[in-house]
Amino acid sequence: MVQVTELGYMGFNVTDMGAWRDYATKCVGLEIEEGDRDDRFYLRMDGQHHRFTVHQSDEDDLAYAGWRVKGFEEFKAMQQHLTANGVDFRVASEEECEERFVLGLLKLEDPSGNPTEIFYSPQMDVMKPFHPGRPMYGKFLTGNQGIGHFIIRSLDDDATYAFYSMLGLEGSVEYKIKLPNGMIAKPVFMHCNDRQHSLAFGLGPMEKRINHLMLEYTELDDLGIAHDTARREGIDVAMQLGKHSNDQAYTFYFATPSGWLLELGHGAREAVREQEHYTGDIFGHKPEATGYGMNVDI
Ligand code: MBD
Ligand code: FE
Repeated sequence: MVQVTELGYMGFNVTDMGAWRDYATKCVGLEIEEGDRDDRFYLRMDGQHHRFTVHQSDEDDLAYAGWRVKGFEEFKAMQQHLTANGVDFRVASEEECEERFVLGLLKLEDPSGNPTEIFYSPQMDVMKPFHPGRPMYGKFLTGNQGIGHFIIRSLDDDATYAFYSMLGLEGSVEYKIKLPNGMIAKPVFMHCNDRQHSLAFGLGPMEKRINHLMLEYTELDDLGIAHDTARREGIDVAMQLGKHSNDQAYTFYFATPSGWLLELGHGAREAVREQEHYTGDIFGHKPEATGYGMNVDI
């Protein structure tokens, strides 16, 4: 069965590219790759040409998420698979592939209208080793685990599950959390490689297409430095430092210049062999700044 292998790249529409440059480098440690177009710049986190494209826009939201397949064979097989499942997609032009620095590209939408891309063979800039935007003890954890994970807006959780499951992600319900309004949230977590989850949804209505993106450091101290920087800069922290039950990552959530959240973490484990669920986290993760759709006392 053909399946996606990782969350490979993302595009963000932003209103303030200057604020994003500072935030991405000084707080997070990502590397800027300028490129040659005024309407965008790129962010690197490893040897790939870029992992993020930051587009000048009049909105602050996710522009698209790119899922990788293994290679040319799988790229062809995925097209047959989508057709067999009655999913509309478009094979991108050579020019569009170049715009993403990949060899093959499909463009489609998930059931909630979130722009979704499937690609193979990203450009690896092997002659340009990753150089963090601020001093770092280690690196970003990518490898076969892709960028990290993100929470996407889902208007119909069954349809969202069916779509991403069709792309080859495997899902499970891992929390039963009581929401402030008394309802029980049962978010769905989906994975396609060693990363415990690459995608999650089902935490209630969302204003934007993305609630948060999680990136992982290989060294704990880089997480601590990011936290110090966020606090020193007075950036809203929506969820304090804590440890999740499912991936057991030590993380905190703070605002991006676009008003959605970045979750930075360290020390996640792989998915358990048999599914289990939790009613809360191991410690911490107390809600702090409100208005980011993360006011759950997990
Ligand atoms: C996560 O990464 C997360 O964002 C939530 C809400 C719960 C468990 C793991
Ligand atoms: Fe998360």
